[in-house]
Amino acid sequence: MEPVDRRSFMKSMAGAAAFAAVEGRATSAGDSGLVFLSTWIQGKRANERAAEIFTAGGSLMDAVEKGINTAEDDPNITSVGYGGLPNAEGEVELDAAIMDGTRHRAGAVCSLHSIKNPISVARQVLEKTRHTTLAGEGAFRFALRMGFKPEQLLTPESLKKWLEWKADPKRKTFWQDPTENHDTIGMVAADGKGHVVSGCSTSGLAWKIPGRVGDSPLIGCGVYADDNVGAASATGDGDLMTNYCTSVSIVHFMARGAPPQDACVELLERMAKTDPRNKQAEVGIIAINTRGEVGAASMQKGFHLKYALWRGGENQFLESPLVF
Ligand code: SD4
Repeated sequence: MEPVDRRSFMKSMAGAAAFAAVEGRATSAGDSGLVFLSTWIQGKRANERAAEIFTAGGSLMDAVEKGINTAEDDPNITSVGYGGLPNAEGEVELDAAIMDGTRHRAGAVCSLHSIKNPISVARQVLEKTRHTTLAGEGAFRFALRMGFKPEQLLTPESLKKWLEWKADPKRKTFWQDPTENHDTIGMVAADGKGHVVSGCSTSGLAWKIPGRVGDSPLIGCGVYADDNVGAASATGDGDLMTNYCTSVSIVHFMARGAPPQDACVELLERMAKTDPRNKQAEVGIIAINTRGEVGAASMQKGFHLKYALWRGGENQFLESPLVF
């Protein structure tokens, strides 16, 4: 397959629709330049909440954190926070990270159990400690110290799904082929004044091997933000994406002058060039620069990222262009 350039995107309906919505838009009249861009359908509510928080006087970090909390709190979203599908042993292990482009600092938690808002714990790691990442029991004890309340994160539905998986003699495991369950929330935001933030929160892949850490809480993989350039986040196969440091790679392409859309495509093309099997990979990425221009892309139609774009009070739900 030929590499996808901007012109071939415009030929595809999905590409044309997405480009019409996102390309090259800087601040317009009546538009403060505030932009929120979030993955999947849960991104819509997350964007709304983020915009409310910011408009009420919160910081961009507050907005991204509280926006992402809406997905973590929702028991019906089976890939984030409360209600997220558990690991192979039936325990919900959550990963999250948030990065502040001004301070060039992040906070992250990995394999956190019993606390439904890992993005808020990650924020506390950033604000209250000299560390960047806390994992497992240490992250849990830190959360308790910060006043977070432990709770059962399995819902009756997620427990039922795990029991069904366990009972299936033909079940897939991560010792062999990956199983399914995606839809992490990633959010990137720009305030219109040159400040950007990136956040990501997930329960990771369903039925993962206990202790497995995906891309989402790894700085430069699931999140990256730099006020000199922009921010990025990712959703999909974190075992693959971690090896490409997706978010920092996109920000570096933008630093060299690429618009966010081109930077997203460049990364996916590079992944496919390195290993053609990656053309089938489940990878979706979003990016924003400090001018509020945005980009999004998916590798292939079997994992077609849809995302929510909030700008000027309008919250659109769009399809990302496919690269293969
Ligand atoms: C992970 N990247 O843990 C996450 C899962 C995800 O859409 O984003 N799914 O690998």
